[in-house]
Amino acid sequence: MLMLNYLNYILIALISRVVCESQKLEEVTVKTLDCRENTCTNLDYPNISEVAFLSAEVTKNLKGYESLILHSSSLANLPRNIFVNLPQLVEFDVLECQLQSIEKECFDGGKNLKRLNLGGNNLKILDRNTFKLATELEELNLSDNQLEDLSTTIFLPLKKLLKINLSNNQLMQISQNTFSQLRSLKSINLNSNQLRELAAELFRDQRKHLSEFSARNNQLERIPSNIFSEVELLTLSFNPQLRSLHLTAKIDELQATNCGLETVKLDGRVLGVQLEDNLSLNELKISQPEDLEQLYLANTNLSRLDFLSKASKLVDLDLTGIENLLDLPKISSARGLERLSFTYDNLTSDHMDMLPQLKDLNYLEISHDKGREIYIKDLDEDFFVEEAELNCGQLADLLEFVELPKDTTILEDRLVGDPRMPLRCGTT
Ligand SMILES: *[C@@H]1O[C@H](CO)[C@@H](O)[C@H](O)[C@H]1NC(C)=O
Ligand SMILES: *[C@@H]1O[C@H](CO)[C@@H](O)[C@H](O)[C@H]1NC(C)=O
Ligand SMILES: *[C@@H]1O[C@H](CO)[C@@H](O)[C@H](O)[C@H]1NC(C)=O
Ligand SMILES: *[C@@H]1O[C@H](CO)[C@@H](O)[C@H](O)[C@H]1NC(C)=O
Ligand SMILES: *[C@@H]1O[C@H](CO)[C@@H](O)[C@H](O)[C@H]1NC(C)=O
Ligand SMILES: CC(=O)N[C@H]1CO[C@H](CO)[C@@H](O)[C@@H]1O
Repeated sequence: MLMLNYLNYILIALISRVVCESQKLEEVTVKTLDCRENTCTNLDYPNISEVAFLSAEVTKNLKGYESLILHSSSLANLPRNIFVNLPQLVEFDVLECQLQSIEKECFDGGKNLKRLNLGGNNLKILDRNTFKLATELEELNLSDNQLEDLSTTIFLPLKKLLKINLSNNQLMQISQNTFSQLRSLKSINLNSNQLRELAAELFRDQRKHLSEFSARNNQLERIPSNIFSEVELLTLSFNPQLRSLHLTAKIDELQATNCGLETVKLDGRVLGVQLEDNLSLNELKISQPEDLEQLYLANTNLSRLDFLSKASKLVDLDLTGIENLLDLPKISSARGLERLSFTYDNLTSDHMDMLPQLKDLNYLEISHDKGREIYIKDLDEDFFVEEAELNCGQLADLLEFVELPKDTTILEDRLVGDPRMPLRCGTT
């Protein structure tokens, strides 16, 4: 008797589970669409049990557009029938619509859909078949949602995918097969998630042509040394648990600022390296310094930079705020050096003599306990005529990417002896 009851119970539980999974959404036909050109707003379907259905009649004015934008709406489910009515759509943006769920049928008919932007919604769980019918996608933006986990095979149908943006979600892990077989994928953004590690095989199928990978602001503790073989831009900044970094890849630009880095070893050819604001960084090995073009090491704990004597292609070097550095490293082989920044307080002047030999040096920034001095030369003749009153705005244009600190005194070599006061500029 007891046994029978138990069996009955199991049976009932199974039935109700099946019913629950195949539960149909209540279809609600949209009567009017509030659109300005191809941007439609005020769709109000917040009930998770209901899905909006767009009739051919209601979308007829959108037939001439290759992109459709829905925003400022409340859509618990992605509306049905969009691509059946509008098969010409190349881009579809659903922005800040509180979207929670997507049925795979929504992409039925999306034969031209290349760019899908679902940024800034409430997506938490995506069914593994979600993108099964969106096979032409090249760019997928899922940033600013609440995704906690991704099914291993969810992106598998997206064989043409070039770019994926998963930034600002709650991802704790990424399975090593997540990007499997996506051989066109070039750009992956995982910024601002909760990732602790990356599997060594994660980019197995992208090794040859991954151009951008970014996992800024996560909890990464280590990066497998051979995870990349070639990458243009690699961003790992703001991973405070990352103590050591050893990479064998060829990297055009590495950004790993504001981590807890203590040791960094780069065995492949690297062109630009940004490691500033790692206060504990005391060991840096770059095996091919002859290829280095940019090196930013401000606010680190390094004491020796001997490899810089071989860095003959160096263009930018920032050594500001390295208290352990007793002298400027020998950089006289860097004949093309254009920008140099360092802190003077702790340096002996033995190697200062090389500065005049650096003929291309046009930006020199020297910090000391009283402030900073910036020396600029080789300015554009057209711009810097004798009588010109240089103002801070023009200077900012000139320095492009350099952000002027507060109360910076600027001296220009042509103006030495000029009765005018040195210029004071800076961000406020
Ligand atoms: C949500 O939609 C379902 C199906 O149409 C309906 O039964 C239910 O009452 C709705 N809930 C609310 C809160 O409106
Ligand atoms: C992705 O979505 C986010 C959030 O809406 C937005 O800020 C970002 O610009 C989008 N990126 C692209 C390439 O559309
Ligand atoms: C990804 O989304 C973030 C956050 O919205 C945005 O800042 C970034 O530009 C996007 N990146 C790409 C490559 O789309
Ligand atoms: C910096 O290095 C010195 C040794 O050179 C060490 O004593 C000190 O603790 C280091 N500082 C940090 C913040 O790691
Ligand atoms: C280096 O600079 C720091 C901070 O400015 C100072 O406390 C320290 O005494 C200096 N060390 C030497 C050897 O001058
Ligand atoms: C572990 C460690 O020293 N982390 C530091 C890296 O640099 C940033 C910015 O300077 C500091 O905030 C961290 O404490």
